[in-house]
Amino acid sequence: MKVSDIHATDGAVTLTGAKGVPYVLAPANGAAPHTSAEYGAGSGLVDPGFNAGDLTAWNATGGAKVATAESGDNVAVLGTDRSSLSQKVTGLQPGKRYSFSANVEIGPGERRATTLSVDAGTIAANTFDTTPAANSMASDAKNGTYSQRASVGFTAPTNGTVTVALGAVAGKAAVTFDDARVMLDTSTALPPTAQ
Ligand SMILES: [Ca+2]
Repeated sequence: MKVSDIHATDGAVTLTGAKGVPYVLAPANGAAPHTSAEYGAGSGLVDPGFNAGDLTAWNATGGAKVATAESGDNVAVLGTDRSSLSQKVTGLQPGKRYSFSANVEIGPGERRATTLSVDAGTIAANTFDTTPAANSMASDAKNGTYSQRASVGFTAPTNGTVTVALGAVAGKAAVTFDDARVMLDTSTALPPTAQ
């Protein structure tokens, strides 16, 4: 909904808005630059940071839902049943190595077997049951949480399509999932060390 045109007067503009109402500034004679946010565009994943506020982009089982952290950051939280979130990723380069990673937190002081996995024809998986390190990095969005970067490596299959997932066995410990990434592994092996 267009609210008003803004014109500069003596090199200055004045914006008037109602408290608590979000506004978008758009160029003259142009539409707002984006009609939809397309969260995750270019990343190979749809809504990898749960900005949409729902799980439309993900296949959710076992009562997984979106929650908003105190910082305002949307995250996904697995249900207390056996629960998972997965998403198909297409367009990978066959035969290339990739990593699937995410920020994962298991409730502080609690244990619950949690698996980051990739189905690439064969399953690559990384299972852990605790994330004990507090994140105290002031500049990090996960500051004040026990969220840790978890990762699993895999080789893209011939059709370039895999399914990435985070899942956990049934349990009361809250498992929080955010910032999923699929990235090409560009590392190369170190040359052999001279004896
Ligand atoms: Ca997020």
